[in-house]
Formats: sequence, C-alpha cells, structure tokens
Amino acid sequence: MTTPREQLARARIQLLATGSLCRGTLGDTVHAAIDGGVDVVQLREKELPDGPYLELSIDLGGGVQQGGALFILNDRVAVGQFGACDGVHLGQEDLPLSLARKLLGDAALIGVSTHSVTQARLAERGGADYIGVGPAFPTGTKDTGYEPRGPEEIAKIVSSVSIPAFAIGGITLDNLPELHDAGVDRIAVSSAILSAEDPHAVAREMWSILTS
Ligand code: TZP
Ligand code: MG
Repeated sequence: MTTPREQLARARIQLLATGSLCRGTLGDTVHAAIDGGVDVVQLREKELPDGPYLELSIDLGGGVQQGGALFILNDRVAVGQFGACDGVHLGQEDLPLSLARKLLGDAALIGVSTHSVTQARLAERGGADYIGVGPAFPTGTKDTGYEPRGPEEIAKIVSSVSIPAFAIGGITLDNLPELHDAGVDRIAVSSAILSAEDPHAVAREMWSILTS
C-alpha cells in the first residue's frame, strides 16, 4: 500500500479548497479537480468556526482520500487531532511546527508556508514534510503581506530544500509555463482551478505542463 508520504513525494498539484471561490459546490469542484490531476487538497475555510469546519472536513475528506488525493487542513491543528485528514498546513504565524508535530504525531503530514531560503531551510530542518513557497505572482485570494517573488526567486527557494516544495500565489495556466521553465514542478493553486468554468480541464492542463 502507498503511504501518505510516498503519495506526497509524487504530488504535483495542491488545491487550496475554499467554497466561496467555486462556481458549483465545493465537493463537485474538488472532485472534478482530482479527476484532472490534483493530488493534494488543502481545506482552507478561514471564516468557518471549528465545529462546522470539522463537519465539513469529515464530509469532504473521505471522498478526497477515496479519490486518491491527500487531504490536508489549513491551520487547524486541533481539528486535525480528530484524525479525519492526512495532516495540516501551517503559516509562519500559526502554531510552531515543533508543537504541531508533538500534537499530531509522526504519521501526520505537516506543511509550512515559506517566503525565503532561510524559512524554507528552517522548515526542512524542523521536520516539515513539505513547504509552500510564495507568493510567486500577485494574487487576490490572500493578502500575503509579501511582494511577489517571481519565477527565478521561487525556483531558487524550491531548490534550496530536498523536501517537496509547492510554488503558490497567483498561478494560472498563462504564467505556469514560465514558472515551470524556471525549474518549478509542484504548485499550490486556488482560484485558477476553483473559479474556472471547467476545473477538471484546468487541473489536467496544469498537470500536463508540470509533467512535460
Ligand atoms: N498563500 C500564499 S498565496 C495564497 C495563499 C493561501 C493564495 C493562493 O491562491 P491563488 O488564487 O492560487 O492565488
Ligand atoms: Mg495560516
């Protein structure tokens, strides 16, 4: 059987899943995207209190995992302790990695958002399973507080670690080729897939660019 870490090692596209960005239901959109090649789904619902977030994660997570994708929770370590996910994703301002690891145990996948080579190496040394690296391009989805890094800087950060590193922020079908040409082969995407008329087609096209 493939372990979650083996699955992560092969992953190319992480989808940040937020219902308000979808044209249809969150569930239909996520499943279409998984069919198109998304291999990690990170549930990102900033406004939902823990109770409804837990219910949503149980509803969505089983289907995501049955569809062959990993299921990660944005930030919510306490909800992650319930166990209905493969792990959590932490921002620089969230619970420290060492504490999240103590609470969730070795089996959990833990990702960390990074914005520089220093942060990327710190996350790797601290035992992160993967990192996000961004923002690559301007994005309207999150006020990141950081200037867009651009393809060359993102590729430099990605290549500074040996754990999986997913470029994030403003990635679209239009700018993905330049990111890939710079040396990036894993991405995390929200609006370009969720808000597309055909999320399946966009995910599939992104996957084929990343694997070309
Ligand atoms: N963290 C850095 S950029 C970003 C997050 C959550 C937003 C990514 O969304 P999009 O719509 O792919 O730019
Ligand atoms: Mg966060």
